[in-house]
Formats: sequence, structure tokens, C-alpha cells
Amino acid sequence: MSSLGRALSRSRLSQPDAFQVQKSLTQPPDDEVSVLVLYTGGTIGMVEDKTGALVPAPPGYLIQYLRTIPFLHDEEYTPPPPTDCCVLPLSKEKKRVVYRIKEYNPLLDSSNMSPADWEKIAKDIETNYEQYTGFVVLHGTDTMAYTSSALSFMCENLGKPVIVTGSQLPIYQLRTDGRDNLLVALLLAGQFNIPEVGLYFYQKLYRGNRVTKVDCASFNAFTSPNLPPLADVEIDIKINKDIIWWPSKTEKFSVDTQLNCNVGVLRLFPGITDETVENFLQCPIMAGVILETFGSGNAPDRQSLMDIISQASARGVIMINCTQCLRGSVTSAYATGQALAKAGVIAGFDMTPEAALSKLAYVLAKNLSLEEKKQMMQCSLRGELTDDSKKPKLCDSRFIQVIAKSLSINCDEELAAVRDALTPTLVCVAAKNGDIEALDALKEMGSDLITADYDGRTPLHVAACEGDVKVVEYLLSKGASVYARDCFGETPLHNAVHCRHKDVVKLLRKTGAHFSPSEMVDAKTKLHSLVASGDSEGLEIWQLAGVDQKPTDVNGEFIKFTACPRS
Ligand code: ASN
Repeated sequence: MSSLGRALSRSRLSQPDAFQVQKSLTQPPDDEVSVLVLYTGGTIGMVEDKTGALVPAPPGYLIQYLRTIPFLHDEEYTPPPPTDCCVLPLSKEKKRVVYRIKEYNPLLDSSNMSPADWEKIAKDIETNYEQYTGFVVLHGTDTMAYTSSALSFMCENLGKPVIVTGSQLPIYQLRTDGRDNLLVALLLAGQFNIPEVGLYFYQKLYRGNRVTKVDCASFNAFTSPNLPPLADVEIDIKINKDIIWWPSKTEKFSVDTQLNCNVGVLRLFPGITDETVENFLQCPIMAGVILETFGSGNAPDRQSLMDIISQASARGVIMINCTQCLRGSVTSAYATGQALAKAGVIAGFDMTPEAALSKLAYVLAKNLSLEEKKQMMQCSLRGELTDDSKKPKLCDSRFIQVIAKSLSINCDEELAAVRDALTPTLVCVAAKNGDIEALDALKEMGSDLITADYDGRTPLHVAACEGDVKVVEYLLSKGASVYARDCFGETPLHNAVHCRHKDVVKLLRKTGAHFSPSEMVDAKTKLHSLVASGDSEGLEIWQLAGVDQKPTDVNGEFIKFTACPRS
């Protein structure tokens, strides 16, 4: 019998022991999630000035307005949130999104934004990361694709949603896309496991580094020409899990805001002279250039032009070949394209110019050799370019072939439906049995290894209960989220603590797992009871889990703990 077969014949996962945290009055209700809105400016919050031009409304105007819109703020909800918070009515997913707005000063038209503003947004996400379930960035549409691209690179090992949005008409107007865009962005940031910088606009959530603004007169302002949306927001919100860029490292979230801004974009045109190209590339500070070429990456291949490009490459200028076409990729199909590659220009594949430019600024600032930087530019760091060779094909899986044959299925949609119905249980059983081979087989047939079972328990919850460090490590490398909560409100970190698996607790913490601020308050009570029962092992494990408060007595004095055996 195969390991997968053996896995199937064994029992369900064991539940954690009785070492459960009591939910206390200090905790918010289980259905409450919190979102931080970073409000940077843009049309969404603009009003007309005396001349009729749109300018950002005065400070505090947006939040005052939102509090008057019942579907953006439920006044009846108790307990009342702090004054700078709003709360959405209960959603279809039975969640309450409580959101706080951090308003920037000054609020900007996004045409006035610069890399310093990207840095501020990234740092604000970093500072508030552990306090919130997700983040929304309210931003003008004109340079939104640059900001969402830059943020996607600056945010390293992101495990929570960061949703950038805005609108084409001010939120205060009768007809506006602002109210809907904000509402859905809040729901996406608070309720879904999308560990990416996304851009939400007009019923679609796109990967932030795949978008470009294509229309300044339509609500449907953005497109993602080379990647389908991460989510389609219709009657139901459909998350396209197969497309999401799942994390693959056991590392904590951090931001790297260093950018080398000595970069530029040169768009080729028929008749462009050698002098124009030479002057552009010879600017002494130029460290990297995006060359916008024709079709699938072609340029005039006259020798004089190729010499100028070769010389720039020899001086260490990194040049990336991006197509002027909206859709498609740079290839080596034509001699005119191959000549550029020979002169030292690197293929940018299907990257948008916005993504290529911000990636180049990010990569150039890294402390790496020129060769390493060139390598980085050619591989996908955050899903910004397509690498077809890595995508498993559902119909290639032997397991799926057998099922398809016995059920007489031959279309892709039905195969996917069978896979989606079977795999949550299979991956949980394989995780319980420590069967990495079976997990690999399931992965190969396109299962995402993050899907929860009927109790909302993911394979990572199961492996954390079992204390299987190898499986936990494997799952984390395949995109499992340390923030997933089962229907009892528990994360894998809770499970590992309850089941007292020290090494798993350490690994989850290293990957960024943390208790929420309210759970931290409760943990202090927990520490008291551990001290009272002389449970040194329990105390150690809670401290490993990040509970740093030292237990205090009623007078606020630290209790000196003397270990005594558990009864
Ligand atoms: N000019 C505005 C901005 O980018 C356009 C908008 O938000 N729709 O800030």
C-alpha cells in the first residue's frame, strides 16, 4: 500500500489536550478582525476647490463621512470601538471588520508621490504588522501601479493581505466607485488569506506588481495583462488560490525600503538616434535602465546602436528588456531581439514597466554582486514574471488520471472540482501521519496544502498538534499560513503551545507567528495559573511563544518562580 493509501486508512487527527486557553472578557469576539487603513490621498477623498479643481479634502473629513454611511460603519455595534475606528456590519462570512484609519499629512494626489512615500507606507505596515489582520492602502490611481509594485518588493516574507485601492470619483459624490472599492478592500484584507500586496479595483483583485492603469475615463481603470485576477468579486467573492503567491520561507515578515533611484525608462521609437540613446545611458549616475522595446523584445539592430548598449553594459549599467505591448512576453524569437541580448540587455519577460522599474531600484540597492543582481532580475521574486516551467499540470497527475477514468471525467473544470473536494481531507491525514511523500504527491496534483478541513483546520494545525517539525517546515515552505485560524479561533501556534511542542513553537515564531494583542492580555492570566501550579514546562513554552510579560502578584511585584513538580 502506498503511503497515501496508508494515510487514508488511519484515523483523524487527535485533538489538543485539555490545556486550552479560556476565552476571557478581555478578548474581542471571535468574529472580529481588525484592519489598518493607511490613507495617503487620491481622488477617493477629494473635493472641488474654488476653481473647480479636485484637491484632497481637509484632515479628518473622510473618517467623519464614513461614520455616516451605514454599510461602512455600524453605529449599533457594541462595544463601541475607539473614536478613530469604524466597524462594518456583520459580513456574509460572519465577520466584523473593525478598521482604523491612519490619515497621512499632507494627503497627496498620487502624481506627487515619490519613493519616500512608498517607504513610509511600508514602514507603517511593519510597525503595525502584529496588531492587525490585514492592511488597506488608500491611494490615487495615477501612480497606484508603481506603489503597489514597489510595496510588493519592499514587503519581504509577507503573510497578511495588503490591499491597495482608490477610486475614479470622490467617495462623497452620488455616483462613485469609491464606496464599493473601499468596502471590498476592507473585506478582502480582513477575511481572506491572501499573503500578497494586491490592488483592488472594479470587482477584481489583482497582484500589485502585475497591474497597469489603462483608462482614465472608466471605473474599470486597471488591467493585469499577463496574469488573471487573484480574486473575482461578483455575487460571491471567488479567490483564485492556484494563482496566489504563497510564502515559501520560514522567515519573519520584514521590510527592506532601500532603493537605488538612479534608474530610468527609455521607450524606443522608429528613428530613435544613437545620440539620444547614448546620452540617456551615459548619465553618470545611471545604474539601471528599462528599455521599452517593440513586440516580443526587438530593437533596431544596427551595429552603432548595439555598440552604445554594449559599452553601457560593460560600465555595469543593468538594462532590462520590456515590451511596449500590453500583453505578452519578451522572447528570443527574432534576430533583432537576440542582438540586444548579445549586447548585454536582460529579458524582462512579461513584467510591466512599473514592476520592472521598482524591482530594479530594489535589487540595485541590495548588497550583492552585479551578477547576483542580474540573476535576481530574471527570476520571479513576488510573482511579478511568469515562469511557465514551474506550474504543475492537473492532468499530468497519475492519481487524478485514475480518478478521472473511474468517474469518466474528461474536462479540466470537473477534474479541479474533484481535486478540491478530496484534497482538504487527504492533506490533513498526510500531515497527521508525517507523510511528506504523500504531501508531495498531493502538491504535484495541484493541491495547495493550505486548504482547511470542515473544522477550518489546515494541515499546519494538524502538524503543529503532532509536533512534527519536519512536516511543519515542509508545509511552511509550500505556502502554509501561520495566521490561519480554525473554527475554534485557534492558530497553529496555539495548537503547538497546548500540545507542548517546543521545537514547533520555535519554528512558528521564527516564521512570524504571534498572538493577537488581546490574546497577549489573556496570556498574563495564564502565566499566573502556571506559576500557581508550579508548571515550569508550561511557563517556558508560553514564553517561547512570545508572551514576554513576567507574571506579577496583586501588588504588581514580579513573582519569583520556583519550579516544583506537576502533580
Ligand atoms: N489624480 C488622482 C490621483 O492619482 C487620480 C485618482 O485618484 N483617480 O491621486
